[in-house]
Amino acid sequence: GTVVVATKNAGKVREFAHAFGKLGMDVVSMFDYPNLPDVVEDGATFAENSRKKAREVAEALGMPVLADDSGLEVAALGGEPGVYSARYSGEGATDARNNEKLLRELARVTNGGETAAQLADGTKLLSEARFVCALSLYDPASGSFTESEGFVSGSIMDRPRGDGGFGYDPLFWVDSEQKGMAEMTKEEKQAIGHRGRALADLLRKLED
Ligand code: ITT
Repeated sequence: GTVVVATKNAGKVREFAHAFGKLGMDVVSMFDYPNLPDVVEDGATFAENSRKKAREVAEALGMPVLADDSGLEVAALGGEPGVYSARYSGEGATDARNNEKLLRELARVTNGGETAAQLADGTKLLSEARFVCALSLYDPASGSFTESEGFVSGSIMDRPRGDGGFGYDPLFWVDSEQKGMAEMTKEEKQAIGHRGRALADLLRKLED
């Protein structure tokens, strides 16, 4: 079968294609429907934005659609950037600019990381943080949602590590694995990451 994912984020598409590929399913995304209007993400929570994306796209296409709203919550920044993770650096935001902005903001509040824990190579761990992923599947025929959430805890590094993943992965140290998120394979990230955990939970709910 085919799963429609309401995303224009290429990193998310790669991860869903990998996960659903193992189940023998194909993924199509908003790159395959370039004429659909953008969904305005004005919700206060990841779950709200996820529901909004799933429902609007599902109603436009007349078929079930999966949506992912996700982001990074940084303790030393009071939970920012949160639902603003994609637009953290403002107009024309890119992953690179968002990561620069994150280090700039953390430098302001952590005093250069003077008291921060360090990895063996001198990399400083500036703050505790977590990734959040809220998934929603909306079926327009029944008007019903299936929803799940996944989390992974870690720390923000003062310099990037690894070249996998996307978004804030290069600055995210996964405490439980003693590895950077961008140092993991797709398989490893799916096993311990926010998106993989949310997806496993969603699939369990759909089996019931
Ligand atoms: P869609 O709404 O089209 O899906 P988006 O990039 O705007 O794409 P979000 O609003 O959910 O998606 O923003 C999520 C941001 O959080 C994303 O741009 C990344 O910077 C970050 N993010 C989410 N998941 C991540 C992951 O697995 N690794 C690193 N950063 C992630």
